[in-house]
Amino acid sequence: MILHGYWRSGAAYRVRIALALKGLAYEQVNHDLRTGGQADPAYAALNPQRLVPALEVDGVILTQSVAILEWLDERFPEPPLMPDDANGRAIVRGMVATIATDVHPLHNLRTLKALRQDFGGSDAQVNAWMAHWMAEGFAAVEALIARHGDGFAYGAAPTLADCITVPALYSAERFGVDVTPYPRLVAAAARTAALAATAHPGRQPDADA
Ligand SMILES: N[C@@H](CCC(=O)N[C@@H](CS)C(=O)NCC(=O)O)C(=O)O
Repeated sequence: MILHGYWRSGAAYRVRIALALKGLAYEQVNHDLRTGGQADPAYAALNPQRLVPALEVDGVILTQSVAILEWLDERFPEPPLMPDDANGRAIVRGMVATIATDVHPLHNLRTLKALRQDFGGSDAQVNAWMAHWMAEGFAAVEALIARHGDGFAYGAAPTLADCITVPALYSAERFGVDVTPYPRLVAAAARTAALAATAHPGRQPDADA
């Protein structure tokens, strides 16, 4: 498997966490988002959306981190990253969507670039924008963890929800967003991050020194 990513990409970090939790070996090809590597024609030919990550498997290109996470869990079922009942799976998918669908696109690189360049947003405005949407999503996930968590976001073992929340908190820390109102989220993510320590952005081959 070849993971196309970038060390600081939250979406690529999600996939690295699942790969680490499942103990799977893979190669990395990294695309520096700071210099527009995601729009390089060779990569754009693989992923027409020009976003990382993408996973190359036996000549097939998988895109969209959540689709890749689901594929990994189907293809490599141990340890499972989804509950074994339909209700549990729907709850986990709900947590995943809260962050991956409703928060992350609002602070993706291209969104922030548009806010700054097309709408004249200042750094302070852009930071307030990010903090606002992160806080909305984190508060909702905190409430869901209070309902369903038992050490991890859902139950007593990591699920796809934890693969999503760890990078979300990494982004929050990077952008100086206060996460103290979400102690359950922070604790569950810390447990998962410790289990998947090799996935951390700072440990990737393309990470800044
Ligand atoms: N929904 C996509 C989001 C992917 C995404 O937004 N990737 C970011 C890095 S975290 C990216 O490539 N940004 C480049 C850009 O905005 O131009 C997924 O989950 O894979």
